Amino acid sequence: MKAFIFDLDGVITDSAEYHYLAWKALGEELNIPFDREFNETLKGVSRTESLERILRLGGREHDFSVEEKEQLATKKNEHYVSLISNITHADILPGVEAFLSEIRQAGYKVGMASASKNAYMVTKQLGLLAAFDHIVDAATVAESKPHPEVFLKAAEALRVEPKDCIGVEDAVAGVEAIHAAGMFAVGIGDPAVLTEADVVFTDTTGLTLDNVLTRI
Ligand code: B16
Ligand code: MG
Repeated sequence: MKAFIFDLDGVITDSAEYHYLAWKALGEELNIPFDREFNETLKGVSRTESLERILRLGGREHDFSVEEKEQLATKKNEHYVSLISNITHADILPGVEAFLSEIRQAGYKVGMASASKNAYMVTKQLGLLAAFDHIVDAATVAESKPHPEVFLKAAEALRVEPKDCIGVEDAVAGVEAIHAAGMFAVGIGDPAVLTEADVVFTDTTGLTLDNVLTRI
């Protein structure tokens, strides 16, 4: 193995919670309430596709024009950006910074494959830009996870073969994307949800090089 490629939301920081709150508020405005279980199906999925899924849930997928859908997505994003504006170094999930240092010292390349167009901004606010050799700009990615594109782009930028990469994800769609890219999948979260991952740690404190390498 030569590289680690990380998802951002739910793996490096808990911005997944802020995505949930912002989508939930929009959903309630549209009379489409949803719970955390449905929210699992939005994790790792692009902004546009997330909105489509919410509208489908409420049977409202034909109620809005393309322009209106763009406005709804923008509204959610403005809410999300306001929620994350206070994110600091203290919001890095436990064990993540130590793990990033450990793998850097051990000579692994380190990439980020986030579906978020806010990934660079969030990473900068966390003070972690220097920990990554490459962050894929989600704006340049055409296909949403579970499509492997974002992970393949990260591997290419790191000049590492996909089979030599370990992907780390908290989302079902993300784990699928890692496997579709031909990489080893580390899941962070509930093993009953992330059933397809090659190894699952219930939270980020399980991330140590030893813990990962002994399971490959
Ligand atoms: P944005 P990840 C994903 O980030 C989130 O999990 C997902 O909930 C969100 O809709 C998507 O980014 C797009 O984010 O609206 O900021 O462009 O988990 O792939 O790091
Ligand atoms: Mg995620």
